Amino acid sequence: MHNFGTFFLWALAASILWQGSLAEDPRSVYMCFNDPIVSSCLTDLKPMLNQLVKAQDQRTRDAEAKLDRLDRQLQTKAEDSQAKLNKSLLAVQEKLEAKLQAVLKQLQAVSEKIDAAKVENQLQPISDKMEACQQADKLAAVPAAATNTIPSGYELIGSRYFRIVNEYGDWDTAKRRCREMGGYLASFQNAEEINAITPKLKAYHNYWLGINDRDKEGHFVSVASQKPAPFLKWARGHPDVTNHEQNCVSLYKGEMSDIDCKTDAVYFICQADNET
Ligand SMILES: [Ca+2]
Repeated sequence: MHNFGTFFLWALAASILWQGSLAEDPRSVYMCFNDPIVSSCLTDLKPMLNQLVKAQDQRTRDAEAKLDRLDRQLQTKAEDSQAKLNKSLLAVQEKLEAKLQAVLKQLQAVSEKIDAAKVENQLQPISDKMEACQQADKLAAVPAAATNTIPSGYELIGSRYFRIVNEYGDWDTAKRRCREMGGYLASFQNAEEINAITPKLKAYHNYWLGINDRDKEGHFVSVASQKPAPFLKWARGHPDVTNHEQNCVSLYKGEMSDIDCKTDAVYFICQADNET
């Protein structure tokens, strides 16, 4: 409605101006507006024209406000879409990184396996040779007569053959059992032999040795050689030569004690030879 009115009024004004020979002579415009009829018409139309201009301004403002709202909505939607896209991209990136790490881990494991296998293969011949040399050295240190008569069940510990027997018995039982096993209740030549055998013994257990002072107090003899025991390493408080019931020697945590020979919760150690 407003549009139609605006059009009509402007058309009327244009027609009047045109009829006033505006096209033929610019001075006619001034003359036209000085025309009493036209001037009166324009005076009458002025409030209506102002009203129309105001209405048009309001529509413009409304349209601008609407455009602003649409712009904000679009911006909000664009931001939401961007956030969703970023989230999706991040999830994809994390998945890819996890897969990449897994693949790298597998590659690393394979690489280590290959390297370890290669090194092991290269070192194996050297290791075999070294072991053969060590075994030869040990055998060379053992008297030939002894190596020829090693009963079964004995192992080379240090430079001699011993058998560790984890069964309980008193000292005389242990002595008899060693003879049944082809050897003798053991004694040691030096500290190195004790150090070599100690890691093979059960912790917190006593082991009978083939040493006693039954015949003469304080005179400790090897039952294998019937000679004085060549090496004694006493624990604190031993030997107790005042107690005549403590005549048999045991080994506990690498040290020797003289205890009652009838003590029967004691393991024992045999040796293959009777030279010590
Ligand atoms: Ca004694």
